[in-house]
Amino acid sequence: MQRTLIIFKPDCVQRRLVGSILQRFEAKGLRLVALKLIKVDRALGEKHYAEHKGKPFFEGLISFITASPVVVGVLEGNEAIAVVRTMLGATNGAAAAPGTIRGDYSISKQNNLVHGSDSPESAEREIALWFNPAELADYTIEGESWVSAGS
Ligand code: IDP
Ligand code: MG
Repeated sequence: MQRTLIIFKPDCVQRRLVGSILQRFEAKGLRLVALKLIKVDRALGEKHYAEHKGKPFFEGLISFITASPVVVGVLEGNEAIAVVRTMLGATNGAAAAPGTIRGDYSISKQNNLVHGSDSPESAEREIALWFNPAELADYTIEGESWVSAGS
């Protein structure tokens, strides 16, 4: 089992798409470990996107992510990191394949609705950045084997 961080970005909250997209992750078989709505301050936004500091789109990205609340969560499941990235599709919504989240709902490079961690190292760093250990719930879902057996 693997954990990954997801962020429903400000455009997703403003467009009232959080529920529809969360439903896709749940239906896939991913399990919620944590979920909260917060207003991101500049320091947190800059830490989260530290790898992009200095790029031409960085300032715009920080303005975007701090403009309105986000819903941030942790999902768990078999190969959760790759599964979420595949479901998100390409970064640029205009180029993302139909059937992916960005392909179905986004036509923008920046406003692409949802973030997903891109590697186990990123997931570990990002989960620790956004959540206290006490916010991550340990529990079992009855009938989990009907979803994950053989994985
Ligand atoms: P990812 O979210 O698919 O991993 P990254 O390249 O890590 O994409 O970029 C992080 C975020 O920065 C993107 O999700 C998007 O919101 C924004 N972004 C990336 N490239 C551009 C760009 O060229 N223009 C504007 N925003 C961008
Ligand atoms: Mg990235």
